[in-house]
Amino acid sequence: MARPVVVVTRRLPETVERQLAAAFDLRLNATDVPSTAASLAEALREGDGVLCTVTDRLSADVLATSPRRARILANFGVGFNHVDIAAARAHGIVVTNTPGVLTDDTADLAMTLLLATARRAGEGERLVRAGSWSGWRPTQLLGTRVTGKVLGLVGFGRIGRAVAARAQHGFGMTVLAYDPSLPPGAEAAPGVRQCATLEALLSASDFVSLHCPATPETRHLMNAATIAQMRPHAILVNTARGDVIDEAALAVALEQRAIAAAGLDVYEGEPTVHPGLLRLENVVLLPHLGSATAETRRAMGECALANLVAFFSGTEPPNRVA
Ligand code: 8YV
Repeated sequence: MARPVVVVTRRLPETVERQLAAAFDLRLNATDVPSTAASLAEALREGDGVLCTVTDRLSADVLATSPRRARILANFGVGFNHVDIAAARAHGIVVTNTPGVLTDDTADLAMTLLLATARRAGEGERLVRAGSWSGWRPTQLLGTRVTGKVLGLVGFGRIGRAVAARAQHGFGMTVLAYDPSLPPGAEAAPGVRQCATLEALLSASDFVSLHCPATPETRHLMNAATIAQMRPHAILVNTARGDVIDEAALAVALEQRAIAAAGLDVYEGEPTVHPGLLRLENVVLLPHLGSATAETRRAMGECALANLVAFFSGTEPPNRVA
């Protein structure tokens, strides 16, 4: 029997591509050029399945491609806001993701950004590289202490919980959580106080880290009004999705020092970054590195593979989201 055709939209770790090639008739994107609407439509016409990533915008228009051969989109990543899930459901296309395997690395990166912003690591690095460091001074680049401070987590799923554990046990922080999907209660997890409103969390936190999915409800959750609810010395960290922050409003707030700093891994219009952010010193900017370790990218690939294998063998894929 012919093996299912699987189109892979981006280059994956070699070992993952090898495992995929052993299971499927694989069509690889040798050049690793990001997909266009036209190339995604072609992938849906060509493959029985498409292994896609965050750079593929699978809009309602693209998913309406006809004739279409693809019956499954195996997303390489936990977030799937780049896929129009309602349209996928309407067309009977199964969608899977890769939860769990990237939790620790993404939580580590949130802590990286938290520490780098608090301790002004980006500014320090730029100073040294520019050859402008004239030597140690008692008042040079004074940051803010992390240990023992209050961290507010917006979104308390797997990654939010992993950040809480690091903050509590590694840095003695007091952790607050706001997540409307949690059952009401005093504690979101042992020692983690649950806030009933976003404002309650923002106004009590020294650091705020975002860990909610990008949905219509969370779009621009952090905007001029909510950023103004943060404490003036507070720092905002985002490893979730760019859409959760109104970047233009954040740039203004940072420029006016309405909040102290921000650490960002994700952006509204990736790979474009709001120009107002690029010229500020009090923001650390990373290029969407949350899950970027060799171990996790391999695990993500193997998870996507497991979803495809299950689907094509007629069983329920382990990580089905539509
Ligand atoms: C991935 C991510 O690298 O999993 C996610 O949702 O944001 C990243 O860790 C990216 O999605 C790859 O498609």
